[in-house]
Amino acid sequence: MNDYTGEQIEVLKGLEAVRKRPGMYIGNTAERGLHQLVYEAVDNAVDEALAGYARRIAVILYKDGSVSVEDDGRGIPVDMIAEEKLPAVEVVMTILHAGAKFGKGGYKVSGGLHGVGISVVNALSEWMVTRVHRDGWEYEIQFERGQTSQKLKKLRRAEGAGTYQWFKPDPQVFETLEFSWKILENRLRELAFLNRGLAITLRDERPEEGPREKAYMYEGGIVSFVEWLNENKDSLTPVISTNGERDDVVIECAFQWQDGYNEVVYSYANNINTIEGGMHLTGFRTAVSGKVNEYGRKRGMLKEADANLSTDDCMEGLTAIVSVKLQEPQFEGQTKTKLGNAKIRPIVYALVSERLDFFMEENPKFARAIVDKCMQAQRAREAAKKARDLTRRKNVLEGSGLPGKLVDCKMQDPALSELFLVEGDSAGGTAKGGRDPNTQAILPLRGKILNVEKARLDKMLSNEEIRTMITALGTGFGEEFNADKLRYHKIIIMTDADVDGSHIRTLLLTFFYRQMKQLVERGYVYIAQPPLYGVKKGKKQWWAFNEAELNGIFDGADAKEFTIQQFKGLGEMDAEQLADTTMDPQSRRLKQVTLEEASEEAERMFTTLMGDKVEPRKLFIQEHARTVRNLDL
Ligand code: 0RA
Repeated sequence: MNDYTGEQIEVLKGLEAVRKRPGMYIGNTAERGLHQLVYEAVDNAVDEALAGYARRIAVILYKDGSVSVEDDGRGIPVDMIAEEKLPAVEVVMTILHAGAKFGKGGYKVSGGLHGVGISVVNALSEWMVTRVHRDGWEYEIQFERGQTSQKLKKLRRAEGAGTYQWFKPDPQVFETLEFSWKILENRLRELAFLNRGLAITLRDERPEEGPREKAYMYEGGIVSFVEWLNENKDSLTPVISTNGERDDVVIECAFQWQDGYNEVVYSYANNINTIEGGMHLTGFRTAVSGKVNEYGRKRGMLKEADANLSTDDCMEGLTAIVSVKLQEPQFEGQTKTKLGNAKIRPIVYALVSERLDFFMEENPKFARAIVDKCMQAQRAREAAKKARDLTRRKNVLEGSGLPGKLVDCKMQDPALSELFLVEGDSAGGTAKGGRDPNTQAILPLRGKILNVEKARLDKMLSNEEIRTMITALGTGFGEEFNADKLRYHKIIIMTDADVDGSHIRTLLLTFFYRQMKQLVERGYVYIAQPPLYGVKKGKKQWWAFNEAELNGIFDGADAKEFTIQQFKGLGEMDAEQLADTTMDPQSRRLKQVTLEEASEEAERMFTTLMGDKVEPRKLFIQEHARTVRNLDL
């Protein structure tokens, strides 16, 4: 212990804190936390790009589970810091919060939701190697679980400048160690859109068939982002964009109306997706609705007796990106993704108002189309309200208020209650026989529900199946939707394992994604996994959920000795079998529906699969037909 200096003890204490409670620093130690490590390293590189030094970022996934993030910025400084008696790079890598202290003044704005600093990544890595190119040299320093294992040394003479961070997440810390291409791609693509001209590459060296690499660089920035989101939609206007800087706040907005009914608005503060919105989003929405109403009045499209168009009416079919970069963002709300800085609102408001005003004056044809669309949205909303009131009155007349088709459970506590959405009355009957009546409710759905991707609120509410479902869920709908009123915290979609079943499942997912997205975000939506095969030999019974499991059951024995039953429909199982394989919490498998890591991807996927345009759907099917399994032909 005598060899330890005060600084080294501080380092050890800091690392210990991170390794003891990783969740405090990176959220969790599951898939999400694992990817947070990469984000942290990438955010550092993006900061260097925002400061005007780095132009390229390369992320590489290696076969051994390690990952590297390289940038061509100035390189982390390597000179001695007198106070710590350590090279700057070692301080940044080993001392908690040193990055922030160090970077302050250096960077105008800084990204990173947790902004925990690269030392946290180091502490949670089995090993980490940092290489810096600076002053004509390549330097290297190495760490093990956050502690310096090889002091900074000059490797060789080298041109240029930049930083290379290479680390292997620690198996002692993380429950999962497998990086997801999809998750990383989604975030890196988003960063490339949000930082115009920044070139980001993602390379995966893990696949047996050879490395896979993709590059993301958008000269159009967030205008390209909107174009990408609307790629498979018919647009009503061109992309309208504006940017400005005031009081050291950089603001960029791009938006475009399309002929669909969904609002697709993403807001960001310092490259962080502000899922809960905040001041920038409020400024944007108020400006859009203000200008659309003003134009409608001025041109006499809205008559004196007409009510103002609501903000939601003006947002129907709008795809928008609102991105602000500021020095001291205040993140509020449940998930710390709501921008609280009040001064941002009037700045965004003024910028967007001015731009939209100019656009509408210059383009009367587009302006009229916008107002027209918003007025249609208003009419649909009023019709929906009438339909809702009517349903409510009818429910009151009928007594319980719950639909007759619903076989409810006894339990009143939503946290312990499950609702099975089942395809068809016959499967509904089987499910009723196999359920636990205390906690499991059954709602049989007759045939195909309406494709809500192509329908407005009023039309949805005139659809019997949808009305029944809304009533059973208890959440209300549209403007009245309240996720806290949900009567079941597990909504389980249980359809046949055939093409019709897949279609119904997709229609239901479209409904939840488009109309009750919060339920998906909160993790309340699940997909039941019925087995594909039942296998018997004598008195023994097995279930197989895929081909591999089926072969596993044979275990080398002759398959002819077994009786194999292939299940296409839920109706082919009896109540006991269905309970055993698909419903009983002890033995079933459920897939939880999630989207937080890939929300833009999900947005585009629903448009492709369920939207008006046929061509993108055809392309998608052609591209993926090869990989389809278990198609019943
Ligand atoms: C502070 C000062 C300087 C560079 C950096 C931080 C820096 C940090 C990271 C992290 C990843 N990549 C990075 N690139 C740069 C440089 C100060 C100077 O050269 O004057």
